[in-house]
Amino acid sequence: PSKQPTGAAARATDPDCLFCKIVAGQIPATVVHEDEATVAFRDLDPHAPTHVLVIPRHHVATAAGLAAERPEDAAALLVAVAQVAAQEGVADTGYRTVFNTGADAQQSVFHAHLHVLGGRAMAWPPG
Ligand code: DGP
Repeated sequence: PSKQPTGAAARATDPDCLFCKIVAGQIPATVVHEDEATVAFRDLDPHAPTHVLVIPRHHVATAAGLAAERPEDAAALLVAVAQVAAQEGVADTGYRTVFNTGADAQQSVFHAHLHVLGGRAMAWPPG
């Protein structure tokens, strides 16, 4: 990943990253929420009536990397999730949030993202 040139708050972007392209508006997505630190958009392959991905604008591969590099963005993701759940109408009925990290969890896009799934009853444990 290449870094923006200036400042401690400089945001990393990776020109080859799919989700960085969504953040930049270079690939279309159905955006349901954005703020200074995050963007939330509908998953292309939804697994529930509500399936939204909340991502940091900053490029980092995993949730653990985000926590290490930009803890304020990690907190902003959780705030954004609450807002998304409320506007999707699942805050009261319930919803699940998932970070897939690495091969065993079948992470397929290496830009940290929090899945927000709701609108149906979930099973536990997850598969
Ligand atoms: P994960 O397995 O946790 O890395 O999930 C990546 C998710 O990203 C997966 O549920 C499908 C979704 N996805 C992949 N490509 C695109 C895309 O181009 N647009 C949107 N909206 N979602 C995508």
